[in-house]
Amino acid sequence: MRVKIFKGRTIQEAMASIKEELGPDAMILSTRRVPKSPRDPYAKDMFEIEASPKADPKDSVVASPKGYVVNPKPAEDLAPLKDELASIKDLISLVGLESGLDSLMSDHSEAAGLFASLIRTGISEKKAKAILKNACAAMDGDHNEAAGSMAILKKYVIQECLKDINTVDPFAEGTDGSGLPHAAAFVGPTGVGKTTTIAKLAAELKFKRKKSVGLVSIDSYRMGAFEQLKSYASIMGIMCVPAFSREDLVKTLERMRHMDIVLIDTAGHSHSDTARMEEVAQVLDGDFKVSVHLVLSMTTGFIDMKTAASAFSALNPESYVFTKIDETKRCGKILDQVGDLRLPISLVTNGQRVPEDLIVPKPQDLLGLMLGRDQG
Ligand SMILES: Nc1nc2c(ncn2[C@@H]2O[C@H](COP(=O)(O)OP(=O)(O)OP(=O)(O)O)[C@@H](O)[C@H]2O)c(=O)[nH]1
Ligand SMILES: [Mg+2]
Repeated sequence: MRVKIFKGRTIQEAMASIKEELGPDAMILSTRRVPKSPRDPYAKDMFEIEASPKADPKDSVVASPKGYVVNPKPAEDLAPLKDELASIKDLISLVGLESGLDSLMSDHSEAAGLFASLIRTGISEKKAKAILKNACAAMDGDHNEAAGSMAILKKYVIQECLKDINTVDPFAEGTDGSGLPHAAAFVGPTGVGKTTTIAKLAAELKFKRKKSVGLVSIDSYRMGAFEQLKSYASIMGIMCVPAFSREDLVKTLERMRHMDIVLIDTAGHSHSDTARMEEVAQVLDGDFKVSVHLVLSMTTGFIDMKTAASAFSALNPESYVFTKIDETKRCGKILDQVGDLRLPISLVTNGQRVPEDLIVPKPQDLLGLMLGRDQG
């Protein structure tokens, strides 16, 4: 096997030379940070990567005496190779990224692989860098821990991510003593899954937690919006009424005052439609207390999600509901979002089935969802 050593001031630089000379399928055999030259104490660190051209597939199989081609290695022997391949994928994905990780990696070369893994979960480069920087600092400050391995740094990365993730179950508490039901409105952009989530939640509250639940729709915009909620309510034997003004809503909540919980469905609208935002705010702004929950879909791009959340923050939401996590493998953007507008997460939905596809999450579950996928 022809092995060659490539050097660069950064991993990206060395990888770029490998790609150019040996092609994109080159095999990476080892990587290491080369210590500063003893003769020049001011010299910058270098990275050294050993690589060889793509192996010929014929090399990995042998012919049996009968002429059958057999794989000489049992499957379990391939495990270390798989790990190696994963780290190569990580290194390759760093090439071309304006990662600016150089200074971090000069002290922590093990951060490169984790950076790439974070990026692949959908976390933004900026957030991934901040997480790694803090994780490295925490690891360096912890004198009980022998720093230097990817596994140890991973532990600190997880701790760092968990700092941003808070969960809340808004319906865990009993009534607040006011004698009124807990009224909760779900707001958010169009089509994110507000009505479907309310139907799932109503079932969870009524059948699992044995609460009395009422449903109200204040969506007077979309044709059939009320009928959609009503049909779920009929199946579950739950009271469901429309209320298209503040006065209506006050009267409706009065009618439902014997209930434990009232869930309010609102009309989805664009975050830039400030008039509609005002309307929702006015209907919800009465002499009664309504908790507001912001529903965002994982199919929305990171920037649009951030813009929508910032616009809907005018309605003072108390929690996030993240929907359609089944439609993406890149749930890492939740970390960006919760780091930006800091609210706890109350619910996550993972499919269209009512009532099954609803999760009342714990921080560990969420971290699993965000980081556990697409790691290979
Ligand atoms: N894959 C997937 N689809 C979902 C999920 N939640 C809702 N949906 C689908 O998303 C579509 C829109 O859902 P709705 O509940 O009507 O959305 P909405 O936010 O109430 O929509 P508007 O009232 O028009 O703003 C429907 O086809 C739902 O079945 C989910 O968790 N995963
Ligand atoms: Mg709806």
